[in-house]
Amino acid sequence: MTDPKESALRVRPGRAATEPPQELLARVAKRRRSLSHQQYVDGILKGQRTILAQAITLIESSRAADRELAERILEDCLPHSGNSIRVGITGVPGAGKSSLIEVLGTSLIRDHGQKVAVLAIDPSSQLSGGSILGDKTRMKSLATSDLAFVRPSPSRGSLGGVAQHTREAMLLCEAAGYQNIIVETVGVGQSETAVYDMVDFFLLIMLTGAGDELQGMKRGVMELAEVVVINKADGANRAAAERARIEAQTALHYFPVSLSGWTPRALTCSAQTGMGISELWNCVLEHTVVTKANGWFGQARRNQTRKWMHEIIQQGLMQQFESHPAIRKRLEAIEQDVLEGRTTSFRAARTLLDIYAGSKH
Ligand SMILES: Nc1nc2c(ncn2[C@@H]2O[C@H](COP(=O)(O)OP(=O)(O)OP(=O)(O)O)[C@@H](O)[C@H]2O)c(=O)[nH]1
Ligand SMILES: [Mg+2]
Repeated sequence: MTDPKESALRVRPGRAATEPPQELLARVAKRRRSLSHQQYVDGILKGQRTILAQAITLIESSRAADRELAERILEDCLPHSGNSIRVGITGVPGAGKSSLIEVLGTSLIRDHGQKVAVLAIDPSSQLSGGSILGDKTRMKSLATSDLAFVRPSPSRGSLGGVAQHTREAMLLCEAAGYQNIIVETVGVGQSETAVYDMVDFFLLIMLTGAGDELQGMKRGVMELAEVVVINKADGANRAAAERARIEAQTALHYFPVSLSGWTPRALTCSAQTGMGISELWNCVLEHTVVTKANGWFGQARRNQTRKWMHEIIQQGLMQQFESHPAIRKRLEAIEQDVLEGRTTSFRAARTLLDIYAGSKH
């Protein structure tokens, strides 16, 4: 069933091809702003996907007016958020993250009648201009299901900014009644830790023979995982996948016992045949039961919110610092002094901080 408002807002291909992007963006922004703060909140709480998508676009906007409106929407949605299971999925490019989410999400919708939101954090999309096509073609049935909401990574901004937008998007999805939030990130940089810090359950997907370094074993990513799953355990790869599972299970034993009361596990699965996917979801549910019973679930979420606050402060301070006229005037020359050895980085940093603090009085 297509939302009539959704199709009204969809950009027609013929038009998009000839229209300059700025004008197109301005036109979309104008339409978007025609909704009041209350209309956004009501639409989200009623679970209207078009409104939810538009509110997330506001969150991602760099315009001050959009930002202010987005914050008011978030505040009103906050009391309705939190009622979900947040799962983070990482793994090397091509590990099968999107395919697994497609199978898992479809089963949650079909067998349990639940709603599923999929958000992506893709640091590489800053270079490639977004992964919309890839995500939507690999999650075909989710992309067309009424009970699913698939949102690719914003293609602009630093990892910190993208992570903040994703956290906020997650809260709006929860307010819109999505009981399952899945955050996909490609495991090639810092984005795994950003995702780990926003979810209840962190899943690392591995492949046989793809190299430990690349798969995050040596970068400590494995240590964060509640479950490590060896995907593509199908056809001729089944035996090798089982061997890799045993190896991963052994490696997991060497990590310190988690305070969550949960013992990490290694599983095999196949997004192609569906093997192991329901066992995987049972693990997620079991983890939720265990950590809710011992208080870890709520405690971890509270700690996350405190950490988010500090991150936002840091980003905000950095922005204020870098855009401050007195700093902009002196920064380049002082950087040059450091580069040419005329001063130390400590003294230079102190000088700039003093300039900033002095100009604030
Ligand atoms: N044989 C087999 N192929 C799979 C399985 N899961 C995924 N694939 C294939 O692996 C390729 C990559 O799958 P994706 O789901 O796009 O992987 P991804 O981890 O989301 O990739 P990126 O988003 O690009 O990082 C596709 O060609 C899939 O069809 C599986 O369980 N078995
Ligand atoms: Mg993917």
